[in-house]
Amino acid sequence: MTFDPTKHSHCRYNPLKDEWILVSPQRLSRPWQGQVHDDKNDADDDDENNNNNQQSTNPLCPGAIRGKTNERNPFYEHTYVFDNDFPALLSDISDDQNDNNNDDLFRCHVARGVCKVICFHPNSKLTLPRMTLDDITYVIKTWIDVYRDLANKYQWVQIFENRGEIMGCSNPHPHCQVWATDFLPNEARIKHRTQKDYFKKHNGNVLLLDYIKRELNDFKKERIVIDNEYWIVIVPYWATWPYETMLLPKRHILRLSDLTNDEQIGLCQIMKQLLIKYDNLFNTSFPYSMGWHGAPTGSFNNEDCSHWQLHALYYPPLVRSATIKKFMVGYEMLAQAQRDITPEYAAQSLRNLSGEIHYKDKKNK
Ligand code: H2U
Repeated sequence: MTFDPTKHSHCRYNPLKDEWILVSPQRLSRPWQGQVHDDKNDADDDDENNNNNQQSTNPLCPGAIRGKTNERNPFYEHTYVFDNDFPALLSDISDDQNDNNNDDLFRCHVARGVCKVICFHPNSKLTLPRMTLDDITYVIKTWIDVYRDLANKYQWVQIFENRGEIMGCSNPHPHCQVWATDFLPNEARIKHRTQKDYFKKHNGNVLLLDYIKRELNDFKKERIVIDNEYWIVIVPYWATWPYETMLLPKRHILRLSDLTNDEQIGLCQIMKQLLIKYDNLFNTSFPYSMGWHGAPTGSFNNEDCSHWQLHALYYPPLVRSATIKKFMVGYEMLAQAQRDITPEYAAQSLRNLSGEIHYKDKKNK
């Protein structure tokens, strides 16, 4: 058999994370009766009464009282930021005496940080793809404000959104979280190293900028989902999740706080298009975890971090329909990640879908 990557199993290398992924396209010929989802229970719903009921009881809504603190949210009209009432990190631990950072076997360090919640919109039933571009602009501006504020003090500011129950999202109200830490978490630590190594080896070239260049010039754009003047969305060559995408600025940008106004507008547009495509894929409110990675902050603000390129990652779990998710179990837990559909197939499927008209708006016409 002559090796054909569209038909035969192979391993692809992820240079950002220094790890491999097993791709098994031959498994696509497995018999499968794919389902089409009934979307009546989706988070975004046009029913106003339904929405009002939610508003009164949901702690993330305007005017709601949050259980733990009895604090009342303001009647916010766009976004609203508050300190997470159940934070995973504490900011005021001062005692370093039990710190074991030099012990090779029982190593430990104090973890300081803060956790915030950003509500995207007053309406609990409105998800990002169905918001107006104006609404999404508020979200992006709030991301940047919160990021800028925390970046002065903390080494890493992780903005992330869990969308959908299947991703463990505890509340359907459109929101994301921000966890800022006085240390680099694993993903950041590894990407800091891999991008620095590449930068040194390639005489100051930036890994992700070289990657975009090659995707645009060498590969018939087969993994590119969508792009505009400032941004590009790619299913990475090394993608792990079935419909994983990476969203990057085309210009060399280290951090979210460095985006110009025009780049922010371009980001609104491309995010909305991508998220409409995602929802249109299985006619459902497409679940995912997404987040931003850029150069580290805090004391790194004074270091040269030119090897970094800002990027956002979307990790959606669905594989064949609105209810069939990819489980990272078995071989993935014990050996390495594996996927069936190729990144090229995933990119083509997303590319062919409308990024302008959401399936719910089509139905209403
Ligand atoms: P997730 O659904 O992505 O888990 O985010 C909801 C967050 O909102 C969660 O971290 C916080 C939870 O701790 N929260 C509050 O801070 N106060 C509340 O009254 C409800 C939820």
